[in-house]
Amino acid sequence: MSGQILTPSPRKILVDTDPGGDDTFALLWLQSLVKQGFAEWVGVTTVAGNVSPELTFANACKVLALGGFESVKVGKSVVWEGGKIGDAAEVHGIDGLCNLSHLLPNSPRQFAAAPDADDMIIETLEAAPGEVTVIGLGPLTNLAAAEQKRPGILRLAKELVLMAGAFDVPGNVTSLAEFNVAFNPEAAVTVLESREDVVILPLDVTRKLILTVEMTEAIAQAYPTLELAQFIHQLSQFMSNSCLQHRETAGINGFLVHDAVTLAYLFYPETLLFRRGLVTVETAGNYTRGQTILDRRHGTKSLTNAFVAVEVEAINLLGILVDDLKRLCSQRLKEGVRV
Ligand SMILES: [Ca+2]
Repeated sequence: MSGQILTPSPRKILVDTDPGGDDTFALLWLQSLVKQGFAEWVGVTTVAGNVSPELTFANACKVLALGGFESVKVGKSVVWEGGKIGDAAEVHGIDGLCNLSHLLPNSPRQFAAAPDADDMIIETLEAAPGEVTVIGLGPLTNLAAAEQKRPGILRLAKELVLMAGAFDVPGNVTSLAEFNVAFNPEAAVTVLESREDVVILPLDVTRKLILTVEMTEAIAQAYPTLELAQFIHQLSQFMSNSCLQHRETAGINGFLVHDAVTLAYLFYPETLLFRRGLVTVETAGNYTRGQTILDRRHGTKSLTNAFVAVEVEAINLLGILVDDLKRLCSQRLKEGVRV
């Protein structure tokens, strides 16, 4: 048996994100995994989506600073003005961070001086072909722009893992479309055509991931002096109110940690089941634009492009997430951070 499999090196990760309340839980989960030695964070590219390019950039910088990750490179969203749907500030707060961003440390990083996301994705993947896992937590604008600027670049990723789409459950923008795909369906087409093994975590599984206020309250109570722990709970309270207002959690006082499921796929894959298939995206329909379609007919398939998650062990996944967030808090206390 190969010793390489038993003693793997940390997984290199590039995150493309539009924080965003649930994005933030994904970013904090990754911070915990990096501090535990399981992941190496090679960069963050921010993308317009939940809020504007400026705000997603600022939010990512603040969340990185909160965990002591000031050295992680951050790119800014490519400019794209083809959008037909609005942002999601009514869910995530006007600032995209549940109106809590003023509580977080300011980052010295400047939006104007930041690298463009598409260039950063190209440079990162070319520098380490086959080594970097790309996680997409927002609209696919940046990833598609990189692929169009440098065709074949996304094939250089070790894996491409997306929170995207809705198949056998309702959408969350229209009755059929999920936000990340609906925001820029043409970009989703480009990304889905880039590889034969895109990993898709759709609403079908994320609608089962209700992180409750009680769960995050336990974190806040365990670390009463730690700003990070209080922030986690405050974020959860705001997002839970949003989810209740939008009737997304069956009346349960909790919220859907959509984006965090990508980390579960990478580091706790036993919590998920997948179906292989050909996923396409509707770009033309008046009522169906942004719908994701998985061909489940039993004709012989000459082409497949994705693995689509169909089931999740929600209780186990949420328990692991809470435990890893507690480990992040413990580590921050050991590092002497109390603010
Ligand atoms: Ca997101």
